[in-house]
Amino acid sequence: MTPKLFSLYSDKKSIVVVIDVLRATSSMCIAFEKGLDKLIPVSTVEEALDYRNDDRNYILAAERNGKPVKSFDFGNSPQVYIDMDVKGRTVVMTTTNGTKCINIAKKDHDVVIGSFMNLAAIAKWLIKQNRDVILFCAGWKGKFNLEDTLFAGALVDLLVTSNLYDNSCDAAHASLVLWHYAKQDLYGFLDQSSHRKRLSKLNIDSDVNFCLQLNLTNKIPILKGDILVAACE
Ligand code: 3SL
Repeated sequence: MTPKLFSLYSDKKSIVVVIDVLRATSSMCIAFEKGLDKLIPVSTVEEALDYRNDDRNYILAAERNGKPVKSFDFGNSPQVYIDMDVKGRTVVMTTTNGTKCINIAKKDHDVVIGSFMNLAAIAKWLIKQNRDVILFCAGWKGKFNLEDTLFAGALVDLLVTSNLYDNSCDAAHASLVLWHYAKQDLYGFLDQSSHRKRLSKLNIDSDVNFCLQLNLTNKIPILKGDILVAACE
Protein backbone atom coordinates (compact mmCIF):
# COMPACT_ATOMS: atom_id res chain seq x y z
CA MET A 1 0.00 0.00 0.00
CA THR A 2 2.98 2.34 0.26
CA PRO A 3 6.62 2.28 -0.83
CA LYS A 4 7.62 2.30 2.84
CA LEU A 5 6.01 -1.12 3.24
CA PHE A 6 7.56 -2.67 0.14
CA SER A 7 10.56 -4.20 1.90
CA LEU A 8 8.18 -6.15 4.16
CA TYR A 9 6.72 -7.94 1.14
CA SER A 10 9.79 -8.21 -1.08
CA ASP A 11 10.67 -11.90 -1.45
CA LYS A 12 13.17 -11.67 -4.34
CA LYS A 13 11.06 -13.92 -6.54
CA SER A 14 7.57 -12.51 -7.12
CA ILE A 15 6.71 -10.39 -10.14
CA VAL A 16 6.14 -6.81 -8.99
CA VAL A 17 3.41 -4.70 -10.58
CA VAL A 18 4.27 -1.02 -10.02
CA ILE A 19 1.11 1.08 -9.79
CA ASP A 20 0.93 4.86 -10.02
CA VAL A 21 -2.34 5.46 -11.82
CA LEU A 22 -2.23 9.26 -11.29
CA ARG A 23 -0.34 9.57 -13.50
CA ALA A 24 3.02 7.92 -14.15
CA THR A 25 1.99 4.37 -14.97
CA SER A 26 -1.01 5.56 -17.01
CA SER A 27 1.32 7.78 -19.04
CA MET A 28 3.62 4.83 -19.64
CA CYS A 29 0.77 2.56 -20.78
CA ILE A 30 -0.67 5.12 -23.19
CA ALA A 31 2.78 5.98 -24.58
CA PHE A 32 3.38 2.32 -25.48
CA GLU A 33 -0.12 2.09 -26.92
CA LYS A 34 0.81 4.98 -29.22
CA GLY A 35 3.88 3.10 -30.45
CA LEU A 36 6.65 4.16 -28.10
CA ASP A 37 9.66 1.86 -28.46
CA LYS A 38 11.34 2.24 -25.07
CA LEU A 39 10.97 4.15 -21.83
CA ILE A 40 13.81 4.66 -19.37
CA PRO A 41 12.42 5.37 -15.87
CA VAL A 42 14.96 7.21 -13.73
CA SER A 43 14.71 8.36 -10.12
CA THR A 44 16.22 11.83 -10.32
CA VAL A 45 16.05 14.91 -12.51
CA GLU A 46 19.84 14.87 -12.78
CA GLU A 47 19.87 11.32 -14.15
CA ALA A 48 17.27 12.31 -16.74
CA LEU A 49 19.25 15.37 -17.79
CA ASP A 50 22.29 13.17 -18.44
CA TYR A 51 20.44 11.85 -21.48
CA ARG A 52 19.94 15.31 -22.97
CA ASN A 53 23.07 15.53 -25.06
CA ASP A 54 22.97 11.98 -26.26
CA ASP A 55 22.62 11.86 -30.05
CA ARG A 56 19.92 9.19 -29.82
CA ASN A 57 17.39 11.99 -29.57
CA TYR A 58 15.55 11.00 -26.42
CA ILE A 59 12.28 12.63 -25.38
CA LEU A 60 12.75 13.92 -21.83
CA ALA A 61 9.77 13.96 -19.45
CA ALA A 62 9.94 15.14 -15.85
CA GLU A 63 7.38 15.88 -13.14
CA ARG A 64 7.80 17.01 -9.56
CA ASN A 65 4.86 17.78 -7.25
CA GLY A 66 2.51 17.43 -10.20
CA LYS A 67 4.24 20.09 -12.29
CA PRO A 68 6.43 19.75 -15.36
CA VAL A 69 10.09 20.39 -14.60
CA LYS A 70 11.61 23.38 -16.38
CA SER A 71 13.77 22.64 -19.43
CA PHE A 72 12.26 19.20 -20.04
CA ASP A 73 10.25 18.42 -23.19
CA PHE A 74 7.14 17.86 -21.08
CA GLY A 75 5.84 16.73 -17.69
CA ASN A 76 3.73 13.72 -16.86
CA SER A 77 0.38 14.23 -18.54
CA PRO A 78 -0.71 11.03 -20.32
CA GLN A 79 -2.67 13.18 -22.76
CA VAL A 80 0.47 14.55 -24.42
CA TYR A 81 1.02 11.14 -26.00
CA ILE A 82 -2.33 11.15 -27.79
CA ASP A 83 -1.28 13.43 -30.61
CA MET A 84 2.45 12.93 -30.41
CA ASP A 85 4.28 10.74 -32.87
CA VAL A 86 6.30 8.52 -30.54
CA LYS A 87 6.68 5.56 -32.87
CA GLY A 88 10.19 4.15 -32.53
CA ARG A 89 11.18 6.79 -29.97
CA THR A 90 12.55 6.50 -26.44
CA VAL A 91 11.26 8.55 -23.50
CA VAL A 92 13.43 9.17 -20.44
CA MET A 93 11.03 9.82 -17.56
CA THR A 94 11.38 10.90 -13.97
CA THR A 95 8.39 11.44 -11.66
CA THR A 96 7.86 12.17 -7.98
CA ASN A 97 6.88 8.64 -7.04
CA GLY A 98 6.32 6.20 -9.90
CA THR A 99 9.74 6.02 -11.48
CA LYS A 100 11.37 5.83 -8.04
CA CYS A 101 9.25 2.81 -7.15
CA ILE A 102 10.24 1.07 -10.38
CA ASN A 103 13.88 1.56 -9.48
CA ILE A 104 13.33 0.25 -5.94
CA ALA A 105 11.47 -2.82 -7.18
CA LYS A 106 13.91 -3.73 -9.96
CA LYS A 107 16.74 -4.44 -7.52
CA ASP A 108 15.32 -7.84 -6.61
CA HIS A 109 12.31 -8.41 -8.85
CA ASP A 110 10.94 -8.64 -12.35
CA VAL A 111 8.84 -5.52 -12.87
CA VAL A 112 5.76 -4.73 -14.95
CA ILE A 113 3.64 -1.61 -15.07
CA GLY A 114 -0.06 -1.49 -14.26
CA SER A 115 -2.78 1.12 -14.65
CA PHE A 116 -6.52 1.09 -15.30
CA MET A 117 -5.60 1.42 -18.98
CA ASN A 118 -4.12 -2.07 -19.16
CA LEU A 119 -6.09 -3.70 -16.33
CA ALA A 120 -7.55 -6.67 -18.22
CA ALA A 121 -4.36 -7.22 -20.22
CA ILE A 122 -2.05 -7.23 -17.22
CA ALA A 123 -4.36 -9.60 -15.34
CA LYS A 124 -4.33 -12.07 -18.25
CA TRP A 125 -0.58 -11.73 -18.64
CA LEU A 126 0.07 -12.33 -14.92
CA ILE A 127 -2.18 -15.39 -14.90
CA LYS A 128 -0.11 -16.86 -17.74
CA GLN A 129 3.16 -16.33 -15.83
CA ASN A 130 2.00 -18.64 -13.03
CA ARG A 131 4.11 -16.84 -10.40
CA ASP A 132 3.42 -14.99 -7.19
CA VAL A 133 2.67 -11.30 -7.59
CA ILE A 134 3.32 -8.25 -5.41
CA LEU A 135 1.25 -5.15 -6.15
CA PHE A 136 3.40 -2.12 -5.35
CA CYS A 137 1.33 1.05 -4.89
CA ALA A 138 3.47 4.15 -5.39
CA GLY A 139 1.31 6.38 -3.19
CA TRP A 140 2.59 9.89 -2.58
CA LYS A 141 6.02 10.50 -1.07
CA GLY A 142 5.92 7.28 0.88
CA LYS A 143 2.31 7.67 1.99
CA PHE A 144 -0.85 5.71 1.17
CA ASN A 145 -3.14 6.95 -1.57
CA LEU A 146 -6.60 5.93 -2.68
CA GLU A 147 -6.21 5.71 -6.45
CA ASP A 148 -3.36 3.20 -6.51
CA THR A 149 -5.11 1.10 -3.88
CA LEU A 150 -8.28 1.08 -6.00
CA PHE A 151 -6.37 -0.22 -8.98
CA ALA A 152 -4.68 -2.85 -6.81
CA GLY A 153 -8.16 -3.96 -5.72
CA ALA A 154 -9.33 -4.20 -9.33
CA LEU A 155 -6.35 -6.38 -10.17
CA VAL A 156 -6.76 -8.55 -7.08
CA ASP A 157 -10.38 -9.07 -8.15
CA LEU A 158 -9.37 -10.38 -11.58
CA LEU A 159 -6.56 -12.55 -10.22
CA VAL A 160 -8.61 -14.12 -7.45
CA THR A 161 -11.63 -14.79 -9.65
CA SER A 162 -9.33 -16.66 -12.06
CA ASN A 163 -9.07 -19.24 -9.25
CA LEU A 164 -5.33 -19.45 -9.83
CA TYR A 165 -4.56 -16.93 -7.12
CA ASP A 166 -5.16 -16.96 -3.44
CA ASN A 167 -5.17 -13.61 -1.66
CA SER A 168 -3.12 -14.15 1.46
CA CYS A 169 -2.69 -10.54 2.55
CA ASP A 170 -4.91 -8.12 4.45
CA ALA A 171 -3.68 -5.16 2.39
CA ALA A 172 -4.80 -6.90 -0.81
CA HIS A 173 -8.11 -7.79 0.81
CA ALA A 174 -8.66 -4.18 1.91
CA SER A 175 -7.91 -2.96 -1.63
CA LEU A 176 -10.47 -5.42 -2.98
CA VAL A 177 -13.14 -4.17 -0.55
CA LEU A 178 -12.37 -0.59 -1.55
CA TRP A 179 -12.58 -1.46 -5.26
CA HIS A 180 -15.98 -3.10 -4.86
CA TYR A 181 -17.19 -0.06 -2.94
CA ALA A 182 -15.94 2.50 -5.46
CA LYS A 183 -15.96 0.84 -8.87
CA GLN A 184 -19.28 2.29 -10.08
CA ASP A 185 -17.94 5.85 -9.80
CA LEU A 186 -14.18 6.01 -9.49
CA TYR A 187 -13.98 9.72 -10.26
CA GLY A 188 -16.63 10.59 -7.66
CA PHE A 189 -15.02 8.33 -5.08
CA LEU A 190 -11.72 10.15 -5.55
CA ASP A 191 -13.37 13.54 -5.07
CA GLN A 192 -11.79 14.02 -1.63
CA SER A 193 -8.51 12.28 -2.45
CA SER A 194 -5.33 14.24 -1.94
CA HIS A 195 -3.93 13.77 -5.42
CA ARG A 196 -7.17 14.61 -7.21
CA LYS A 197 -7.25 17.84 -5.19
CA ARG A 198 -3.56 18.46 -5.97
CA LEU A 199 -4.11 17.98 -9.70
CA SER A 200 -7.30 20.09 -9.58
CA LYS A 201 -5.36 23.00 -8.13
CA LEU A 202 -2.99 22.69 -11.07
CA ASN A 203 -5.99 22.71 -13.46
CA ILE A 204 -5.26 19.23 -14.73
CA ASP A 205 -8.37 17.48 -13.49
CA SER A 206 -8.94 16.20 -17.02
CA ASP A 207 -5.91 13.92 -16.53
CA VAL A 208 -7.73 12.25 -13.63
CA ASN A 209 -10.69 11.34 -15.85
CA PHE A 210 -8.32 10.23 -18.56
CA CYS A 211 -6.37 7.93 -16.22
CA LEU A 212 -9.53 6.28 -14.86
CA GLN A 213 -10.46 4.81 -18.25
CA LEU A 214 -10.37 1.03 -18.24
CA ASN A 215 -8.72 -1.17 -20.82
CA LEU A 216 -7.53 1.28 -23.45
CA THR A 217 -4.54 -0.90 -24.30
CA ASN A 218 -3.31 -4.48 -24.21
CA LYS A 219 0.30 -3.34 -23.85
CA ILE A 220 2.14 -4.29 -20.69
CA PRO A 221 5.27 -2.22 -20.08
CA ILE A 222 7.88 -4.67 -18.80
CA LEU A 223 11.31 -3.86 -17.46
CA LYS A 224 14.25 -5.39 -19.30
CA GLY A 225 17.37 -4.31 -17.47
CA ASP A 226 16.82 -0.60 -16.91
CA ILE A 227 14.46 -0.09 -19.84
CA LEU A 228 10.72 -0.56 -20.18
CA VAL A 229 9.51 -2.16 -23.40
CA ALA A 230 6.03 -3.31 -24.39
CA ALA A 231 4.86 -6.87 -23.96
CA CYS A 232 1.41 -7.88 -25.12
CA GLU A 233 -1.12 -10.01 -23.31
O1 3SL B 1 4.43 10.70 -8.60
C1 3SL B 1 4.35 10.34 -9.75
O2 3SL B 1 5.02 9.45 -10.20
C2 3SL B 1 3.39 11.08 -10.64
O3 3SL B 1 2.56 10.19 -11.26
C3 3SL B 1 2.68 12.18 -9.92
S1 3SL B 1 1.76 13.19 -10.98
O4 3SL B 1 0.44 12.66 -11.15
O5 3SL B 1 2.42 13.32 -12.25
O6 3SL B 1 1.67 14.49 -10.32
